[in-house]
Amino acid sequence: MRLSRPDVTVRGIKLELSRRTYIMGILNVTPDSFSDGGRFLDKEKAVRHALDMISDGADIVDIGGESTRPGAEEVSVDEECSRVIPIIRELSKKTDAVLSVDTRKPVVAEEALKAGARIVNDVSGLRYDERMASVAKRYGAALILMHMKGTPKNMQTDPQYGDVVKEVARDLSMSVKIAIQAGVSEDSIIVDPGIGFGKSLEHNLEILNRLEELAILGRPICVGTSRKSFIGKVLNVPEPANRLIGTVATCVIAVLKGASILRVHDVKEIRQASLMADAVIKIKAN
Ligand code: HH2
Repeated sequence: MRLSRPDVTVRGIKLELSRRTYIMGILNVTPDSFSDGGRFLDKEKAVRHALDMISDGADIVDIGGESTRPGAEEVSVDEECSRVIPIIRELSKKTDAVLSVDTRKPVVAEEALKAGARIVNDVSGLRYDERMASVAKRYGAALILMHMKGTPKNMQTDPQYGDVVKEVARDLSMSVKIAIQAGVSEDSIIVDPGIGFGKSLEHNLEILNRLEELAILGRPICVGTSRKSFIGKVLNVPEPANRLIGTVATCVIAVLKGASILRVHDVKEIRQASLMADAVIKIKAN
């Protein structure tokens, strides 16, 4: 049985998450992302990589211009816009795939939506700037609300929880409430537990182990485990690019426990893994 996975409406398009797991390919246009920093600062290279991910099976491309790795410095609005907007504009001419902007800043989100993005992926879950919700509402965009404890600068300094899953669910339900109060339609909201954002190794493993408890929020769940350091710690693999097998394992676990969207670097491999997981939970994959 497939756990309930609500569909999502994004600027007039329906993401049929009830039918199969969607793959969100990661495009970091940053000098300092933990895995692919510096690789796609060149516009041509970035656009080509996005198109390659789409032909490998990405349903969504998530474009980010600010690294949120632990300890990362903030980037100005102008700098972030200059990294991501030309790429979103170019991609929206070249593909029908859904484009998402990974940002905490309403100005960057608005420019991205004007350039053709359909999803705003806010890793702060509206805690950085609540005005993000009204931007998403104005453009009818989908909104990914991710859980983060603290800020990228301090989040990995000894994070503490009572019951990590209950606290993540409580905080995300608050973010959802704020979005709805700002007028965002409930069926445009996606939640994400924020693997690696203010969480220890044990917290990340416990969230994956109990992911199905987030179904209480009634919204589709996006999960981003791709190449993250908790995989490196369990497998003793220091180099992020060598964490594919651990990433596949965690993505399959996430699908079996209710995830609807997987945010990943290795699209082709994770697409195959998620199609297998989808087949096992008896949905018609396409
Ligand atoms: N993880 C990262 C960034 N954005 N968004 C969502 N919704 N969920 C995640 O788990 C998530 C995210 C961090 O990974 P990455 O973009 O690869 O690295 P960096 O922050 O260093 O650019």
